[in-house]
Amino acid sequence: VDWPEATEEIEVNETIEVDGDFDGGNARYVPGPGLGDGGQGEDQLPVFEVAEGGSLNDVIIGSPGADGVHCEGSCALNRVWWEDVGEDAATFRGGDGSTFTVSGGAARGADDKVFQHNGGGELTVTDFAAEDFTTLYRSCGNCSSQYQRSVVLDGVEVTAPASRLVGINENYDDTATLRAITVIGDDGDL
Ligand code: DGU
Ligand code: CA
Ligand code: CA
Ligand code: CA
Repeated sequence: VDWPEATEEIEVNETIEVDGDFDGGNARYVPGPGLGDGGQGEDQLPVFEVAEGGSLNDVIIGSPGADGVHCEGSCALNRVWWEDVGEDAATFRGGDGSTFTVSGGAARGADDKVFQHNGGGELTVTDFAAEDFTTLYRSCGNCSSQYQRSVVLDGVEVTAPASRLVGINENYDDTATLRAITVIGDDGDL
């Protein structure tokens, strides 16, 4: 994977609200202390909050990552690069029937999870790469509103060591579809 060179550096101390299509022009958005320290605390704020129907394009999220990107409903994340995932990289909310896409981009440095699916609907991840993470996708197991969720990984390159690609709740009829997964390195644990 070829990570992009940042065109400029922007410190973010207040969540950027995206309504519609946001073109980041490959600027590096660096979470400041106002958002969180990028550890595993659940009280951190996202760098971007994308409203239902919005998209985030060509954005680099710098260290320490904070709570990454929140989608409040259906959204598209195109060529988003997480240089050092914080508590998690992206959280998908919204009701049944939501459609979320992650296309292009990559993530590294996730102590725990990369994609956190808390709402309903389906997340499709294509042409994506991840390294230095624990779990690529988790369907929330104890959210206050529980949903049936689906995930499709199609064309994903992961670099070991890592623990798992997907964690789903079979008791809620979640589904996971994995296609064209490439594992680089020692895959003994994946
Ligand atoms: O209800 O307990 O880790 O969004 C919420 C869940 C918990 C979430 C999740 C997240 O899984 O807080 O980061
Ligand atoms: Ca979490
Ligand atoms: Ca989180
Ligand atoms: Ca990290």
